[in-house]
Amino acid sequence: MKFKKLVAVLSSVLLMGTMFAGCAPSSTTTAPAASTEKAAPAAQEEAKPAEKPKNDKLVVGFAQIGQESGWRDAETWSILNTAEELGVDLKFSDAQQKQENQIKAIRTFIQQQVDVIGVAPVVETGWETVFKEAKDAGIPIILVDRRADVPEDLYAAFIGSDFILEGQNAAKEMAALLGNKGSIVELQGTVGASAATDRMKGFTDELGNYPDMKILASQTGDFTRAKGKEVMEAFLKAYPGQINGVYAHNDDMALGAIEAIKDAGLKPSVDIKVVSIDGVKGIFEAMAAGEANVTVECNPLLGPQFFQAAQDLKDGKTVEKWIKSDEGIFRQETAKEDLPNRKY
Ligand code: GZL
Repeated sequence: MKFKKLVAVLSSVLLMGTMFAGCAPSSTTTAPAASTEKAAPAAQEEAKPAEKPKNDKLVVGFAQIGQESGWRDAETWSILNTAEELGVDLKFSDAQQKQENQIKAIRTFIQQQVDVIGVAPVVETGWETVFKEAKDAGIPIILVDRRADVPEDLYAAFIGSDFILEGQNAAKEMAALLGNKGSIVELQGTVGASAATDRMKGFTDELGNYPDMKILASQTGDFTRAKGKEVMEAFLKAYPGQINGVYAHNDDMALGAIEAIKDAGLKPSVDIKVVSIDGVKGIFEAMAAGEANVTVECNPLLGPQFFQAAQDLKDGKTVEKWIKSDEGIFRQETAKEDLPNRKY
């Protein structure tokens, strides 16, 4: 099923913070029903919890952030599509970018006694309590595409990119485009998200190697195209004729910034250089049209790695603590030939 259609199906089925179970063709595994016959109460003894049914089918709960960007839609497609291909019993929740909905979903997965829980933490903090509940229930957690600020024993693995390296690479690309001098504005991702924190850190650290380059202003666009455009409009008003480059933590915000630059009568990628992160199809189209300069790839197609790690955990195997995704850097010069090969 095409990922846009799959995501459309998903969003029409999902209400705010509700669950979407049974992506796999087979019927979904529901939480084991409480036993109906009343066991004779053993004198003064705690009733034993219902035995988890022996089930060789992998049962996974995935607490997704939402649908804020093309990158996120591609990741969701990869999770749903891989689950369907592997016949995994997947219970999927879309949190509409609200941490409380992700926490609710994790608690539901625990009640459903899934084998493994995957979560893309919308922000880094606030997870310790619910992750401990999962650990006490014997259910391993896999962090996907964003980190959580918890002790390492509360999650089995992190599957995702090196965001600091992405930020460093973006700064090097911007320096090359500007001849090592100029003023940049920064569109940050969601405040508190590890992808935003680390992309900002990597970019700022690397910029320290270029004394004639500086960040004029930095503000969150929440990883969305609409907010990226809004913030760039404000930057263009506040710093007329002073902005040589825009660095966006994701391509969706860069595409919004490109709209704002054109509305201001300027040429994106010429008057103002455009460097962003993700590698979604839209930025390749913008580069091919001569409106963006560079995208640093951040691979969202994490479904295969995620379900492999989940199956390994179910089989009692150990998994690497950080399963890194490999990524490239793509520039305007090759965008036309790269575009047909892009999978998301
Ligand atoms: C990165 C991911 C980020 C993307 C954005 O792993 O968490 O979230 O870069 C997305 O496009 O919204």
